[in-house]
Amino acid sequence: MRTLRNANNGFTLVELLIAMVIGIMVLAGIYAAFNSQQKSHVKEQQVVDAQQNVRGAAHFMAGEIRLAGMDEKGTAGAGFLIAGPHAIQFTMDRNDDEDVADTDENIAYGFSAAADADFDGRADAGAAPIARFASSDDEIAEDIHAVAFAYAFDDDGDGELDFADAPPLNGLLDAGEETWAYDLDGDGLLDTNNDGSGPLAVPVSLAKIRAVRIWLLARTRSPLRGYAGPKSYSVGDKTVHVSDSYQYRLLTTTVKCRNMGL
Ligand SMILES: [Ca+2]
Ligand SMILES: [Ca+2]
Ligand SMILES: [Ca+2]
Ligand SMILES: [Ca+2]
Repeated sequence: MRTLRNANNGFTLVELLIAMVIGIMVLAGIYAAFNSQQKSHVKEQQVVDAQQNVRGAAHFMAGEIRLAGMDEKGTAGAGFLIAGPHAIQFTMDRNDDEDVADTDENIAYGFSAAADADFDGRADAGAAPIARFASSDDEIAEDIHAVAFAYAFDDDGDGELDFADAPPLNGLLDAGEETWAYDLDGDGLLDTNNDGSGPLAVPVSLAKIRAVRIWLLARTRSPLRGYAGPKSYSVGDKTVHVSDSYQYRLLTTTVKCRNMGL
């Protein structure tokens, strides 16, 4: 076999070229592996961030909603002011001075009017912060796509959440399934079933609310390659369809209002 080495044992030009090409291929391979690992790390980090973002917000909201109606002396008239499908407002007498006019005694959660101008509970620009409106207005979570609330109540005063007020077709009570509803027209009476079955048989005062359910649908900060395709999420009584490259995380949590009499 013909040797590639020349007389003085140096490298031929061909050998050098081959070595360079191999070197470049190895480097390109290392770079590609690093780059793909880096990209998947960024993707994973974004999904983790979205998850933590929505968990933190839900935890914070739940903590405060649990205190809705706090009114030790029973003279401040604390309770729910708004029990809408996409917004909630309530008061509490934190400092027991018989009013609900002090710092952070009147609290609302939801999108700002600018973020959800059509009030359908979905951020008009695809994502927006969820805000806490109180003595100061703060954003408690970013990149929220949709928000919903529903409310369970004890209208008959038996100390238990009320069950479905319209028996199903088989005549059996829907045992174990409490009614979730919201106040659609903002008149201070719950009026609409959250299960899509339409109006409540009898509107219920917001003072009878005993529990609140929260839905938060968050998405990643930016679109992620490889996550395309249509997906659906149940957010309150709506099905939210998305078809883009964002990754979404839905969080649902139920809060018992410990100051509302159950
Ligand atoms: Ca007060
Ligand atoms: Ca909207
Ligand atoms: Ca009841
Ligand atoms: Ca109403």
